[in-house]
Amino acid sequence: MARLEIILGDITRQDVDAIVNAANCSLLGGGGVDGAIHRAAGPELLAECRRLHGCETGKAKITGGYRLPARHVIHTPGPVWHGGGYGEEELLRSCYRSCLELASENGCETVDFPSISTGVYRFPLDKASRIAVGTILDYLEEHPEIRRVRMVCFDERTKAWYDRALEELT
Ligand code: AR6
Repeated sequence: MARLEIILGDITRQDVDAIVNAANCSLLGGGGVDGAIHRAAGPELLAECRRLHGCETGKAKITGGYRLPARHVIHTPGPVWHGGGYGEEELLRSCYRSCLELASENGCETVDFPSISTGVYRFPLDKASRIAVGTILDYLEEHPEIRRVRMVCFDERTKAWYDRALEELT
């Protein structure tokens, strides 16, 4: 069984050990998937996030899942795309790696990711999908404690890019 899967869906409805939030550095909520996660988790999530005092781009912090089916939320601010000359690719790689490291440290065996940075932050999907899939596959190879990772894509176009990246890299 492959340990990385690409699915179409709403990440707020997934019953897994941890879902990842494509957050911003304040960790105090926003639009897109971040807004959806905070709405579904309830105000207790924002209260815990306030105590974290933000997060740097490319790093990650973990909280409870509160009213979500997921046990934890791993929050990571992705890079804003400024054309590719500002370390965007390395920062995005670091987001996926940092989230998986936190999952391992916290005993999370099943982890679902949204497509980090490819919405409001405008990271091109062709590049983002290859970075995400490549980084996750590399991590899984070294870390048997993570049983399954899924990319939860919100639309068909996004899913098609991740499917293609997985095909290319396996
Ligand atoms: N489930 C899965 N994916 C979703 C969902 C959902 N419920 N809702 C949206 N997406 P974005 P970013 C997809 O803009 O580019 C926020 O305001 C969406 O279709 O949410 O990293 C934060 O606070 C897209 O494919 O995140 C930051 O300020 C992907 O999630 C900023 O946006 C990411 O889109 C972060 O921007």
